[in-house]
Amino acid sequence: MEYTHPRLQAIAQDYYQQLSAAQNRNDVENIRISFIGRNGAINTLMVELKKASLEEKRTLGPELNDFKKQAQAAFEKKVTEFETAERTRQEARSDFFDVTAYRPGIHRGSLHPQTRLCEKLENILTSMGFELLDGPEAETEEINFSALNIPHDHPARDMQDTFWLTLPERVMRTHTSAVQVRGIRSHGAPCALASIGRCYRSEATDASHDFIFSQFEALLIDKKVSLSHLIATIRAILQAVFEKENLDIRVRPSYFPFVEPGLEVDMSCPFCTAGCSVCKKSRWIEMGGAGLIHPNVLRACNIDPREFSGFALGFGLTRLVMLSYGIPDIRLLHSGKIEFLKQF
Ligand code: FA5
Repeated sequence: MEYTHPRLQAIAQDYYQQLSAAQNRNDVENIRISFIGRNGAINTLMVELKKASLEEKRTLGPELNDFKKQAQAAFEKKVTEFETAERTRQEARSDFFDVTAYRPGIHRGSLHPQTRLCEKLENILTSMGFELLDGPEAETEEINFSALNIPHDHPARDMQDTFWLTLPERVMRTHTSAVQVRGIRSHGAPCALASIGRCYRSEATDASHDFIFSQFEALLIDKKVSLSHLIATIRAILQAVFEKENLDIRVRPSYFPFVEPGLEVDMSCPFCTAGCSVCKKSRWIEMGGAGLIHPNVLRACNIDPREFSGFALGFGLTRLVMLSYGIPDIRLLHSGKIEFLKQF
């Protein structure tokens, strides 16, 4: 609006010029204060107006009011403009995702060493003609003990400290030999079966013993199966696991109620020829038990021991993993420690 009063005209011109040149919300506020604020140019002019003539008051009064109204509206419009621009900037910032700004290091996942060995062993056992079986980890007392020729009250039950379940007559299986029973009962004779799985024993833990560990078991039932078959099979399995043809085994008499004769099997140390820390300078490493299946077990699985014989072997898989990967403490295997797992 054109104002008739030259000073008001100059103030108005100056105000709109400054307002349009304002850079931010603060500038706008300062301009408002200096023009239409309490001590601003317009109020100063109003004070002076008191001394003006009646004629002057009549024209300038409405013009001043009009300017104040227009100036306030222009101020608010400018503030809204800045606020909208700021909001748009913020929204744009939050929508924007700079894919180049942060590049986390890439850590590839890898198979757990036990899984790797398990897969290798599965291939070895199946390529030798064994059929792989699974069995429940919460096993019946009958299968884990009685059918394996370990009757109630027999002191052999104390050879393996057992986790007894509150379920009737159920235990956490103490060895994969339990799968032997299930396998022989379901397949009959002849059969060549193997099983890999977790076992549980209520034992104090140390670097080579845990309360959860894995074993693998293999058995063959046929006519005229002998100790020679057993020993040759064990040697072939271990040679394939460690990929060493000159690996040898030795057997010592031992007692397991489900085999007769029972053997303790040692493997020549795959890491040395003259004794090292792994074999504790003995050049032999204990692997597990084996033997010819006891006639009572065959009978408990409905097989006539006069017609068939068989061998069984049961080794610590966890022990093989430790040896294969140079793991010094069994408890690391399911510690879940990322620093440990990242090594494989
Ligand atoms: C048995 O469990 C027999 N069932 C093996 C067997 C099968 C004998 C078939 C005859 C015929 P033993 O309790 O010794 O046997 O266990 C075999 C292997 O499992 C041991 O040599 C060891 O390598 C592993 N093992 C046993 N207890 C633990 C444990 N607490 N922690 C880690 N490994 C274990």
